[in-house]
Formats: sequence, C-alpha cells, structure tokens
Amino acid sequence: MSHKAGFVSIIGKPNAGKSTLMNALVGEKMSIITPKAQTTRHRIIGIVNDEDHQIVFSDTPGVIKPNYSLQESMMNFVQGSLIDADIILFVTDIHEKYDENDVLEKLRKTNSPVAVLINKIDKSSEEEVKAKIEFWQEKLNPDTIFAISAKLDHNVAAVMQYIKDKLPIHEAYYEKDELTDKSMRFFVSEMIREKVFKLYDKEIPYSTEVIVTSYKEEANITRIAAEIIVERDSQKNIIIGKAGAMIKKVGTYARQDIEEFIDGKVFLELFVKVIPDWRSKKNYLKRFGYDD
Ligand code: GDP
Ligand code: MG
Ligand code: K
Repeated sequence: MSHKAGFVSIIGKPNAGKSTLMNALVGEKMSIITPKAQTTRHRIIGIVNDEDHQIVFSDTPGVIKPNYSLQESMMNFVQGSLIDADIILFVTDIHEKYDENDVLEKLRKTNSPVAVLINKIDKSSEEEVKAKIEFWQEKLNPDTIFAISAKLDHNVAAVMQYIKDKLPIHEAYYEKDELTDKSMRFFVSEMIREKVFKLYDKEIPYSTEVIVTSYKEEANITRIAAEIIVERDSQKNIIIGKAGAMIKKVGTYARQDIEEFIDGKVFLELFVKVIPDWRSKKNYLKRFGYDD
C-alpha cells in the first residue's frame, strides 16, 4: 500500500476543545512530536506517524490585524492553514454561538474538505445534537459532520479514520521516527518564546524572537544556547530585569519544560541581542523562518 501524508488544520474558537481533540486523536497508538506551545506563530502543533501515514496537525495563531511585516507573515499562516490544508477540522462547542463572520465565509470558499466537529456532546441532549447537525449542514454544507466528545473520546476514532481516508498519497514531509536536531531547535525556541509571552507584557513578546544557536547532546546532559532577540536597548533591559532576575526566570521555566520534553538534564544558556527593527526587515524574517 502507498504511503499517505498531509496537513490537517484544526480551527475553531478558543475553548472549543481543539487541544483536547488533538490529544484524543493522538492517543497512544501513534507517535507524536509537539512543541506544546500556546503562542504558536508557526503552524505546526503536532506530527503523528504510523507506518503508512504521517499527519501534520496545525493550529492557527490568534487573529490580529496585520500592521507590520511580522504580523502580515503571521496572517499568512492563518490564511495558509485554510488554503493549503489537505483537511480542515472545524471544532465547535455544541453550545457556542456562531454569528456570520469572516471564518465561516472562508470555510465556505475553501477548496479543502471541511469536517465540522460538534464537540462536547456529553453535555447535551440528542435533540440538541440533531438540531446542531442540521444547523451546520445548512450553514456550511461541509464535507462531513461528526458529533463528538473529545474529552470522553467519543467518536474520535471515526474522525481519525476520516482523516486517514482523506489524506492524499504522498511521502512523509518530516522525519518519521525521531526528533531531529532541527526540529528540537525549533521546539526549544518555541518553549523559550512561550515563557517570554507569559512573563512580559505590552509590546515585548511581539518584539522578541528566539534563536537556538547551539544544541549539543552529551552523555548525561544536553547543552543548549539560545539568543533572545529584541529591537531596542530598552527592551533588552526589560528582558534581563533587575540584576538579571527576569531572564533567570525565563531560563528556569524554559529549562524545566525542555527537560520534561526530552526526558533528560539540560543546561540552558540565554543571551539577549538587539537587532534594530528586525520585524520590518525581510531578510531577518526569512532567517527566522517566517518566509513561507
Ligand atoms: P481549545 O482552546 O480549543 O484548545 O480548547 P481546550 O481543548 O483547551 O478545551 C477547553 C475546555 O473545554 C477544557 O476545559 C476542556 O476540558 C473542555 N472540553 C474539551 N472537550 C470537551 C468535551 O468533549 N466535553 C466537555 N464536557 N468538555 C470538553
Ligand atoms: Mg488549545
Ligand atoms: K523561533
């Protein structure tokens, strides 16, 4: 049998159950690679493999109005996830309200097959489920509709089967059985960036990029060095904090995450570097991987 591979975009409102579904889909039978990041600028959230399939799941970053190059690039990821996806899983909480909006319009226009997943049916009656199925049928006329409970793992296997049936015949896009050094650098930079998003406010997270400059696996420890890149000296001072207190926090939390992720000891060194106006410079965006 031929190998199948493709990109599956999981979209939906916050709290619809996208992450819970992702976990349920992955189950235990397949291997998964995930950055576990909540502030994904890049699209990939997980790659699921078995012998004959590779499913690349992606999530969409928060929708914000583009007003400089980085955000434009982020919006391209969102648009891209609706346009390039081999399959779109549109997750909706059975009780949430959907007014006419941009996302529904895009879902109607996309050429990718759309599966509507009405989630949290454990909290509703059969009549409600029937009514919602009719509602979405009329509203979107999707490729298919599933009524599921991601949390109770109800009907999730059917969704997985649908994905496998629909995936195009294609060779694997990514390494199938290991975390490569390249993917580890990406995940580590995402884990560090996530801490920056959590620990600083205002424009700091959006002015920041993280680059892993060195990744060395030794017998008992993995040594990692990373640069936190900001646009101005004043931002560098904020990142570092009084007597280095803030950057120490970033380092400690990031190291704990990385250690859990790779299941081993980590020595993490962080450096802060100023590159004036990097967000508006195409060559830097390209280097940081935003050029799709
Ligand atoms: P996301 O923001 O779309 O990724 O949503 P999450 O996966 O984080 O889920 C949001 C909340 O909904 C969490 O409290 C989940 O436990 C809950 N949830 C997700 N799926 C279900 C479900 O099938 N039934 C119920 N009752 N709760 C669910
Ligand atoms: Mg989530
Ligand atoms: K990065």
